[in-house]
Amino acid sequence: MNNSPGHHPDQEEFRRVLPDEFIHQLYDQDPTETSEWLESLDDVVARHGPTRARYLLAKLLERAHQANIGVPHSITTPYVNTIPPEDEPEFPGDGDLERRIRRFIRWNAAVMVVKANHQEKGIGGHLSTFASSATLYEVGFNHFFRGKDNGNPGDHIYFQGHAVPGIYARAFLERRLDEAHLDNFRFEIGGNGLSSYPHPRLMPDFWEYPTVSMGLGPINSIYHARFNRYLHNRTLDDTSESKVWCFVGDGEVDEPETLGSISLASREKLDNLIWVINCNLQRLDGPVRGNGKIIQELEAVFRGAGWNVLKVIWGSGWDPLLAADHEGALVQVMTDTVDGEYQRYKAENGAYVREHFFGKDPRTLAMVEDWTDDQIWALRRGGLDYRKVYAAYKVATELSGAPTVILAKTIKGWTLGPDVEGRNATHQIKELTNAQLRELRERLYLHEEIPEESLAGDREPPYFRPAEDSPEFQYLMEHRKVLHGLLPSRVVRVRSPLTLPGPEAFAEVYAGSGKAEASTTTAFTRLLRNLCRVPDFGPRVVPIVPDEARTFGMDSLFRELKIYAPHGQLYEPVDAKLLLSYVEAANGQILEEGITEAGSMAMWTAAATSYANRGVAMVPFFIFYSMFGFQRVGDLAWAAGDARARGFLLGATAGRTTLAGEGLQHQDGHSHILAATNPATEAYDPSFAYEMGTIIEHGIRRMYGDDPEDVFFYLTLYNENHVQPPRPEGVEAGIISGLYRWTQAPAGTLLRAAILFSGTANLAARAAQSDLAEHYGVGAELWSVTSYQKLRDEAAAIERWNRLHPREEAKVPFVSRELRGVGGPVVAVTDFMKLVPDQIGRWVPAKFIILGTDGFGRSDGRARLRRFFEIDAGHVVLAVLSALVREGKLGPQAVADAISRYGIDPEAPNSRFVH
Ligand SMILES: Cc1ncc(C[n+]2csc(CCOP(=O)(O)OP(=O)(O)O)c2C)c(N)n1
Ligand SMILES: [Mg+2]
Repeated sequence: MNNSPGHHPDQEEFRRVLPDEFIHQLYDQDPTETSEWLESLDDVVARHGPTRARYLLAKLLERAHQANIGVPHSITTPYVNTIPPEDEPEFPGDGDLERRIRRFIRWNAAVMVVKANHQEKGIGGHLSTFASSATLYEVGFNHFFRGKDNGNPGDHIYFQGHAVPGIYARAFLERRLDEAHLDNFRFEIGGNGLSSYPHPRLMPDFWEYPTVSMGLGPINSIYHARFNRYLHNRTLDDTSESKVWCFVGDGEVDEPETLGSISLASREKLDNLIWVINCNLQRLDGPVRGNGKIIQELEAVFRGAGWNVLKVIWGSGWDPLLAADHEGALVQVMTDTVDGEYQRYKAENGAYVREHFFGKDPRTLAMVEDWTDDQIWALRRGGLDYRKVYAAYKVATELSGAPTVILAKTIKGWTLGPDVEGRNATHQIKELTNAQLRELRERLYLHEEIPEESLAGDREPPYFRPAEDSPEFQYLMEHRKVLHGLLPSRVVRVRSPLTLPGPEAFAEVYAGSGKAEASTTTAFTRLLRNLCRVPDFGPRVVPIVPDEARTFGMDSLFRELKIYAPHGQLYEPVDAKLLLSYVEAANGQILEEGITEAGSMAMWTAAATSYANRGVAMVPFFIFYSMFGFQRVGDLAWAAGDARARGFLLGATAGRTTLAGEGLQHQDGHSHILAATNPATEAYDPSFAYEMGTIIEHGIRRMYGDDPEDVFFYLTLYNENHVQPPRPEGVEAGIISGLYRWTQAPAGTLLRAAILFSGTANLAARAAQSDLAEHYGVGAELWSVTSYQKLRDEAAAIERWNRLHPREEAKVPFVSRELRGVGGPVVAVTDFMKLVPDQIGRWVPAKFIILGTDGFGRSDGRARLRRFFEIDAGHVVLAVLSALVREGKLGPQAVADAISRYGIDPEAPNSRFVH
């Protein structure tokens, strides 16, 4: 292998499997006929060369496809537009008016970014992304994107995050925003600001889908399209009139989330999904594929995955050149040229393009010999040519049976002048001098609209919008009216009301498990089943699981609820005779997403935002291995918070020691820390089935009741069986606020303490309570902490209020009030990290000791794990005694006694530092 710098890998001899090697296994029925065909091909190659041979083969393949003889399609095509000019539909708009509208929008988009940076240097904003994609958006706005007026459900459009200046600039023309708004781009604190990117959390009447974290818009859009089908197939909503459009950057495709789920879209025939990939050949630092061609690479990937691929590479100016390309020389040059060169051409000039592009072959050079350099320079890229873009969108909206991707070639920073266009630094450029703006004005022919003197010296550049009686304004508004209203627009309007479940659904979990033992996970599954059975409400429940339904005991729901499979079940399942058979149905309710937490989270987000996106509130429950939740898909959860999602996330098999055998990569002791970082999350770690039920009942009311809030709930569930007690009287408020006294101290004890438990740590706490009373005369109260996050949030809010109101009487946080009367040390024990209880540390009005599971997990039995992490009953007893010793209430002998009673090794390694 030659590793020397500059050595091109194509010069290597690679050993690869060729797809046509299979042919040697097939029987040749007529070898003579076969040789005749092969000889004809050899003859064509010898006499007319490879171009002609390729042409003939492509023709043969076309005929073979027409005859339906079942040959595979090739996954790449030459570097030309997919739709030939003669098949382009007629452009129905007024090209001149649309061009003028685009120019106004381009101008305002640039000015708003520039002005923001004048106001405060470094505030940012992007000029070049929208400059490259203005045509892609504007053709959509004028002719395709459907709004939501008059009860229409509308399309769902995922805008590329950093193209927003152009979207605001259009809203300004539409008079939805005014100059003050544009001046407040990226200045949000004082109100009336425009958010940097599409953030429904910050602009809830405008933005619908957060996209700017690369890759999340694409994956969310796929699952959104799938979820629309789910709603439709379950007859909950007619989604047949809504397309999901997603605008993607060509650099963004390198995110695993972008391409990771594309085969799902074709497998499920999601022809309600259209992606537009803006192939401006650049990302932030440099070219996307300098040494190759991103469009060709993506064509192969998407076609291989079963998508329709529409390449929009060349503008109309190229059509006559291609028509005259009788020998295929131009197509060859187009195909051989790499993106790094294409980028360079647009940073140079017409003479350069003549020499370095057309000059690659004397035949192509001859094609433009009568052309001026300016004419060559004026040759457009397809994604900048509204006719070509219109044709692609029109075809895309009419195709059926598969999703469609449009690969549109553009120029990053187009029209922004030679210092910006196609430059590697273009993405980061956010300022233009007035001289550069004067150039832009020239380029956009805005001589009348932007007076020369308005750009004199260092004057602030003006915005421009045409008057309400101007043809441009009329045209723009008329087209939006035909398409049912202005976009983007987030309206929360109920199209199908949701009836909340009554108390009956919860009766079972509140009653406890009697003498039988059960885990909170199985209790949850029963509750889920009960909720699904509630008339009216039940069908709105969306159970989502990647692939562990059996682990969580949910296989009991397969037959009753059925697994969603858009094409039904085409086979008899192997376990058809069993009660827990794997039953799939086109109207199935359970979403078995397969092993993709990202996909499941995207599906959950679609369901959790359906109340707004469709006006049909759905109640999703996404159940996952708690380790592979926030840690794995934290950024999608963050985007869901931004999207104002409402629903339930359930981290099952939680705890560092409860999931005994699985070891380091499975045992979750920290998802509650991660969950607490998401401002939309209400995180709970219940110990008992009735607590879990209370939280879910409260959550449903809070998210779907009369005064709904845009939060979502995270609950951890465990797989450890113990008797589930019935719900005691009057504990609801404490469960929701985060803590309540579970039992008083045992009678007849002298010394006092309190033990706080959560999750399965209740078992150690309860054992410790009786040992402390029996052997040491210590009466420990037991407190159940369902949410340290809630306690902390409340306490921090009180602390802040006290800080800001020094003259008022200080308020006391809930947790401090509740624990005030304990009269001894407080020990918290959890199957999560010590950091979880630490959240309330400074508000506990007593000596506070925390036992938690810091460090990496490992596989072993529960008892040994709990000893290793020092959260078993012996360690709880020891912690209480030791604190009492330090307080001088007990002699040190008590601790020594406990050490020997429980066989504790004081020199055992600290779990946090065992590597
Ligand atoms: C997950 C993530 N990583 C990094 C970024 C920072 N970032 C913003 S835009 C950008 C480049 C985008 O390039 P491309 O997708 O080609 O979009 P273009 O602007 O060229 O249309 C990067 C890296 C981000 N927004 N999200
Ligand atoms: Mg790009």
